[in-house]
Amino acid sequence: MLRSTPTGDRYELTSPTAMPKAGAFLWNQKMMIQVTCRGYATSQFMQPEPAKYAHAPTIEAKTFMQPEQNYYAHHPGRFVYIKDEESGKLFSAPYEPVRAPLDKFVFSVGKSDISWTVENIGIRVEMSFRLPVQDVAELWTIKVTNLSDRKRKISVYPYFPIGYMSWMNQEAEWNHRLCGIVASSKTPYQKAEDYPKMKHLKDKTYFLCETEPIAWEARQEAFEGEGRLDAPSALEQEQLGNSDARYETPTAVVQYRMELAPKAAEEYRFLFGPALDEAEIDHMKETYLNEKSFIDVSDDYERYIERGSGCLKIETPDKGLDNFVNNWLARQVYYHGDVNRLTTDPQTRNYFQDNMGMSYIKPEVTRKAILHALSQQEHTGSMPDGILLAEGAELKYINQIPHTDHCVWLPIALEIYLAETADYAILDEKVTTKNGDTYTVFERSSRAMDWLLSARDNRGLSYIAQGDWCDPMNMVGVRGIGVSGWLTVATAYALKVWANIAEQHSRPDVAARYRAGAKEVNAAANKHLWDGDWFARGITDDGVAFGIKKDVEGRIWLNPQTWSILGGAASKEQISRILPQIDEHLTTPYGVVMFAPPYSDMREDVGRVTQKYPGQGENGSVYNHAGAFYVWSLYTIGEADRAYKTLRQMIPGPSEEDYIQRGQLPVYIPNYYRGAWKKYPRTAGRSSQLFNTGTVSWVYRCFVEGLCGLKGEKDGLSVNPQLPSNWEGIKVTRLFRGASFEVDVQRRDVKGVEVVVDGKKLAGAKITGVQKGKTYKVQVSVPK
Ligand code: CEZ
Repeated sequence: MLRSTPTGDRYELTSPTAMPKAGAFLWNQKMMIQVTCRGYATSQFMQPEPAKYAHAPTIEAKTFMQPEQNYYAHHPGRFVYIKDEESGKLFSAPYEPVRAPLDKFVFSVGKSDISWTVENIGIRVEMSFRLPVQDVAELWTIKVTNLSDRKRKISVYPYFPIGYMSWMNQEAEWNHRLCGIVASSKTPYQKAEDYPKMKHLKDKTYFLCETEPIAWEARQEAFEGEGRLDAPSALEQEQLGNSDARYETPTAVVQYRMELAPKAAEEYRFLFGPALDEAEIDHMKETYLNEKSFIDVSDDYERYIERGSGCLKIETPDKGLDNFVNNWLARQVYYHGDVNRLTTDPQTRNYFQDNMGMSYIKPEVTRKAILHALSQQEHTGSMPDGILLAEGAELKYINQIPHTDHCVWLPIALEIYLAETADYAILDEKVTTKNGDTYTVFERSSRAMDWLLSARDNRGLSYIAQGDWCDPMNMVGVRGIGVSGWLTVATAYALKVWANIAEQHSRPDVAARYRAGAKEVNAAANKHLWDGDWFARGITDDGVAFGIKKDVEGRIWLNPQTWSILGGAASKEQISRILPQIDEHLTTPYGVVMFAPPYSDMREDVGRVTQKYPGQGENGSVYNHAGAFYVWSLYTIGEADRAYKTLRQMIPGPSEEDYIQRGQLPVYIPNYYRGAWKKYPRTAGRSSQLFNTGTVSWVYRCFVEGLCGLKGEKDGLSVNPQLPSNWEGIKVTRLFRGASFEVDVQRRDVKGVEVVVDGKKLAGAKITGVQKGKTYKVQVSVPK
């Protein structure tokens, strides 16, 4: 059902029904497209706000990307109908809309292209598409082959529904000059002041054919007629009706009729995308719609994706893990750092974390992002809820709700960036904000830490306002009194991280100040939040602690435990109490849940997180972002087995049963898998299919700095691999500051980690004096 190439750089799914929502995605800096194995597609492009060029058949709400998207017959997609002109038999590729049982089905996912091979009634259809690096467009190839020993008469109908474009104005027609269907619309708006923006929107959708078809249809209704999408009326006729759509729902379907000799094939190319006007469509056609450009685009795009391949290759006893880490993980990190989730106002915490992952891939992007974020720091030292990326962008959705944790992510992003680059000069860069103040990065970070220290109550606990990392925890502190247990211990961690950086930067005074701050915060956490075996999640406006033993739901939360380990609130003794509790209450076959048990009903003093469906999203799912923090905390205390187990559970597979239950290909980590393992075992483990998640930067860090233990320091690369106890060794290639390290880790009879570089044993476990361009051979012994 699912197989990979030997190197794991492609995954192939051979059933359209086993994992119906399983899909893959491609992107460039202007667009993203997610397709399912069955042919449904969701594409978005930035202008600069996200927009669509293929729509649902009815008006759609504008929102951020949602988990567990549903698909339905008229969902946008990319399809081809094949009609046998002799028998009248019909099927479609990839699978929808006809859903005919197929003789062969392969959904093949590569890092820079996605394709299908489908066979039925002796005809093979190969569909594939790619994206250009710079423009918004899909380049499709459809090849049809006669597999039988006799001549075949068939019609081939690529069908690219365009959907309901606008209630103000929409139409579509065949454009002879362009050789394609062009649909036009006006994005609806009502305010006169919006007009200057609206008039520049790409309101046309084109579907261009390299080869002229014999007929076409631009009106959805005329295509479907009284049939359904699995048997459209138009396909009963010898030829499509060549109609247009006049304030009617546009579609794009064309017809090629052919006689194929035995084993003969025909190949077609198409271009699908949005445009402002005909001149732009002309330009796109000129640039892309020919065989050579398709090849060039492929090569360019492959190189573009290659530039995001990251700094780590591993060879471990776990093949599935190797495949994922070597091919897919860095790609997902790159996607986040490259497009910021296709929004013009990423949440500040997302912006910091998505960009911190880029430290391992393209650190110059991280540098710019840190400076950009700080240019929007508030006068108080606080960070805004979202970072505006485009001229005229506004804070939307969740960014209109006050959250108190954004400053936490600054020193963490800096720490990772500095570890990779040792670019301490960034700390002395001056940044001026809109409100006119100018401070260095160093000063700004201290101001952010001061803000965190100030935003606490008289017990020393951090206010939560209407949310912290947990967005929907919006009613703990609506009245401005409630506090966050997680943010309190996370504040200590941020202060500690910042103190370490300050010390490295020869500012022991500053380091001492924030270490003292962290100590004080941790003392407050211990006094008010320690519940005997774990830390509470918070205390409400009414003074009620929650996430504690006597709660029936939301009893134990992962984040406060994780961050108390990271920030030092939890002593060794406390950690030895916490970990078994996490094992017992939060561990499931699909990973560690964010808290348990999930809430079954609204808790008005906690907020809408309790209203989410039990086991879904933040209401107790295996929320991988929280899981990734946990894994990182485990590596900081040498808990290699628990860490590996949790990491492994974030990746679907390797058993068939696990793939089916999660319903996802192992080509990305989703933001969650369903929890409520005890309450709803049938749905537990199901993937959200949402690849936007802060998880991946942390997971990459966990592999690089935790499992492989190859962590950047100011003066070199420290070595401390943390293998699960049943592994004898691993091989690693790590790129670091322009050098390449070929590392062979083996268990041997040693007391501590021993490192031999190019035949010479080091005094400590750190490689200093790293030379750009050099390849180092490193033998590492770790204790048995
Ligand atoms: O959003 C994520 C946020 O992008 O939720 C995380 C948070 O830390 C991330 O910054 C945990 O709350 O209910 C909501 O409003 C949430 O905003 C969620 O929608 C959640 C989505 O899964 C993101 O796609």
